[in-house]
Amino acid sequence: MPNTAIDIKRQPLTEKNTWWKNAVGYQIYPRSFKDSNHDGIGDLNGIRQKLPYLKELGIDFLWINPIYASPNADNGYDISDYQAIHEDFGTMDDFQSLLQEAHALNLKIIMDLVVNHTSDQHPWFLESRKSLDNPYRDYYHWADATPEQLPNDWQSFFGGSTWTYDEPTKQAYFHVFAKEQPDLNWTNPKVRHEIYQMIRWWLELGIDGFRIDAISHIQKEPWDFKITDNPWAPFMNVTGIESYLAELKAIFNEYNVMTVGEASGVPHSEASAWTGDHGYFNMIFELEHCQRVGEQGSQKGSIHHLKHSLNQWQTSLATDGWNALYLENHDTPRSVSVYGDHSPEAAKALATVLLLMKGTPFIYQGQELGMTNYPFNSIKELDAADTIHFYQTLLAEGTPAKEALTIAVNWSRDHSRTPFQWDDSPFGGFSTVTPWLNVNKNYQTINAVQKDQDKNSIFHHYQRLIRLRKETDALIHGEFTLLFPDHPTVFSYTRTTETESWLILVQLDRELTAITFPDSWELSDWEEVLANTACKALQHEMMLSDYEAHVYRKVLN
Ligand code: TEU
Ligand code: CA
Repeated sequence: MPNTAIDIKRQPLTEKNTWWKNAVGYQIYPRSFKDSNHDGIGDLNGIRQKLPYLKELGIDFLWINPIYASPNADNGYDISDYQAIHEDFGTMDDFQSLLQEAHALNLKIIMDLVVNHTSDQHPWFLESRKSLDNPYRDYYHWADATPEQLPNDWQSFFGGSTWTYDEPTKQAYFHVFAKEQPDLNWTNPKVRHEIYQMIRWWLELGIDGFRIDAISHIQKEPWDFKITDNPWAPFMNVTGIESYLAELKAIFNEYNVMTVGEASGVPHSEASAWTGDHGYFNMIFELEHCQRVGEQGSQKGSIHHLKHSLNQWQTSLATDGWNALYLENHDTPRSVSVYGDHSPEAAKALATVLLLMKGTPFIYQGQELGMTNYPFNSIKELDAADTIHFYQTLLAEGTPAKEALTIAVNWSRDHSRTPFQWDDSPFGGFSTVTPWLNVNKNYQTINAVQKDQDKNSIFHHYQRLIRLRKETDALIHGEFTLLFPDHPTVFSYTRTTETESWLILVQLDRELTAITFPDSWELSDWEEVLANTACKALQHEMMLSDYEAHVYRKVLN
């Protein structure tokens, strides 16, 4: 149970106390943010050093990717001790200092909660695999198998079967990710009890919430379930998950913390059941808008898909629920490369689209500098296990090596995991020694010091958008309406309350294109507030090009 000190510190849960609605978040991938002790790996003290930088940007909270003890089969998403800090990152004292210093600066911290699976080195799993009657056996999913005959033919997200045969007990265990990440058995009340204790332990430390990893996978279909079209259907938002999510919600509510669930496979039609006043989480990370569509082997994302998918989520959550907005995270390539042409204008245009939609924006580290994809030339430059596996699969299928590399790396997670580019010194100021993953070669021009030499830098554009958003009720609560829905590259929308309306107008392409506002629009009422280029008055027939982005405001009677 929460102790009194914490109860007093926290405000009661009321409709008003939804601080996260006007907040802007920043995601930190700690291995790649800042190395303070010269071992080539980012760490907690590195984050502490850079708090003033984050404060300057104007953000309100940090989400930190897993920093717990882990053998790093999946860079920290394979946890061997939930209540210990990985030595690469520092100590529990370092964490406490970080939390304190962040709070002193009025920055909140949310942690990654990874409870779909543990590491295969977690003491529960080490016990579980010992014998059929071990008390921890049912902490995981086991089924009869032989090395040749696995319980079913389901495939894991990281490639290969979801089952790994284990010789000591001659059964197989289940994992939706890598074989080093066995799935916890949520049907077992003891497992849930242990997880809930651990969650309370972190909340008692005073953290401000959780990003909940892969939570839509915790419930599985029976092992004889037949896959028809969707290969992930047996463990994607499966009926029965509701009761576990409700139990989690009850704990989060007790502490009144912010929650964002990673909800892969949850369609927008279910958006309001998953978020909002009656939903399980304050908001979710949906994965629909950043799905690859189009040609395999292309590094480009479809603007049309992006726009329509985001619009569907904005519309589905218009009156009930809340969006989490993002264009990048540690699993995606860089947005300026995928939806732009690596240029500063494109980075600013994308920022404008993202930050003024309805929801809580999350900026991924380096996005505010326009950090780009990495030009991978060899598979040896990669760390991400899923990319390496994909590459090997393509080779095995007979794809020539060069083509296999192109296809595999185009959407690799490693693009966003390269070290943060702080300055133009060797290794981009991230570390004084060779980092765990190469620094992008463009660090001499794209880096955090550069921003101060240019008042129109991408960083300053982010800063202005964040400030504007925070001081404008209509940009937080105003109704969202997409304009020019059929235009392939213009991303435009309005945000409207009873007293004012905002118009966001962005060309997500370099080409010259024409748009036409309806005659009924009184365009002279709109005043331009912000742009990434020269201001331009609204006109009924308007030409746009070169990733230009404009923000207008109109006062309503
Ligand atoms: O990613 C989860 C994730 O990407 C899946 O939920 C998704 O459904 C699947 O890949 C389908 O495309 C999270 C983390 O963000 C990632 O870094 C981890 O590797 C993964 O969970 C395992 O913990
Ligand atoms: Ca370090």
